[in-house]
Amino acid sequence: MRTGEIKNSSFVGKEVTIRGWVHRLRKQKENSFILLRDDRGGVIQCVLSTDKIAALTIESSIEITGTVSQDPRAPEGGFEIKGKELKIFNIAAEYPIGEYQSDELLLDKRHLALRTRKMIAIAKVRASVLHFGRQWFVENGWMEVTAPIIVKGAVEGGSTLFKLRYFDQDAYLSQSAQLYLEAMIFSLGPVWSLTPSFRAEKSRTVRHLAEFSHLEAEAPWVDLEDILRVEEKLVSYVVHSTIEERAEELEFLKRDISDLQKVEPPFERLPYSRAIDILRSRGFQISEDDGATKRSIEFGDDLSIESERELTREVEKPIFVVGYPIAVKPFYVKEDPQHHGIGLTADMLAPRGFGEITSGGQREDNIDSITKRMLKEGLNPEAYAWYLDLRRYGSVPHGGFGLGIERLVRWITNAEDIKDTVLFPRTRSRVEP
Ligand code: AMO
Repeated sequence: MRTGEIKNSSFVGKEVTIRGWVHRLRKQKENSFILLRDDRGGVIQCVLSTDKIAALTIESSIEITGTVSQDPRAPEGGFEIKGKELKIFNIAAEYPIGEYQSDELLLDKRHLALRTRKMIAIAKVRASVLHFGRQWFVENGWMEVTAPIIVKGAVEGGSTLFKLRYFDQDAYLSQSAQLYLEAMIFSLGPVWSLTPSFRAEKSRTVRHLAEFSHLEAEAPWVDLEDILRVEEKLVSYVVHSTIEERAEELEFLKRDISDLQKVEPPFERLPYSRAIDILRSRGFQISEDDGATKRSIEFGDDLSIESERELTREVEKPIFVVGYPIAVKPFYVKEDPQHHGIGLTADMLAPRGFGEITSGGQREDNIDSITKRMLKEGLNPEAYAWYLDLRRYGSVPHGGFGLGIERLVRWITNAEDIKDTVLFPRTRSRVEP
């Protein structure tokens, strides 16, 4: 049995058998208290005579048979098991994780830290986010596809590519499935994928990973506004379903969900130019390349983590920043025919400083324009020959977006660092465990 079933007044007085691990142990003279953790991460207090448990250590694996009783003093819900029999599977060696540990040690021992209540709670929230993300697409008639992870070309700029030797040639780990999804829409219609994306991010921030779970979508015959409507519906659905399914976990994480409850379409569309005006009016400064001098932000600057934080400091719902200058966006972003130099593109920023969680928009569908943009960015169009074919054979207006699962989980769980939203984080300095 599991703790979730047992913690129920209908079991009081009944005999149960439960397996798990010693999460906490308080040895006393006659009776001792074990907080047993089951294989779903739930816990229940078990009381056993001290002579029976003498050999037990933290994380020993055991099976206890005993009678369920209700006692308001029992932690975690007021139920406990008065144990009669104990079966020991393994006596754990001295456990390296205690109650107060540095973040670094918890990362070094992540294979064990997955057993902490915080990690269990975040992992469950993450599972719900993945589940409801998939569910939204399935229920709305989008088809699931899988793009290759080993690729030949860059999508999001060469500086974050992981290079690998692929038999006798060079190849890269995919930064985004986008270009492949674009190829699929001509025969499969609206498609989506959930695959790992890789970025050789040099910077150490609380929102960048070298490997992240990327939920991406692409559809034919859509414009920017169509894409934004998909994004806001998807994110609202995932947020609402997750806070309902994971109320207990979010409470454990001390996440006040009152702002999440308000997340529903439409999200504000804040033009990039207006975002710059707001930042300037607040005297917002950005660092120059030398890092030492600062200047006011200007039209044409990309929005840094700090500027995104400033823009979303006081909002409760995500916002879209729309219409970035194409100069700060990749070659595939379509230029707005009404506004020279402005892209039909938008980033969704999560409230309270969490910043960008999606990026997307309309793609450049004209072969001459996209080739020019590639050349301007120093890319060799020959390296994108197959991709350019998509503009050669029946090109259509189309668009899509990418959502970083860890960024979304970070916002929903209020996690300080993105490394806590993934079970085995990959960063510049960490590729183990
Ligand atoms: P972009 O590079 O903005 O756009 O990525 C899309 C989304 O992926 C997430 N993300 C990351 N999450 C964790 N660690 C990282 N290093 C990281 N980099 C990105 C973010 C981001 O919003 N192909 C385009 C999207 C499109 O236009 O369809 C792309 O990949 O949440």
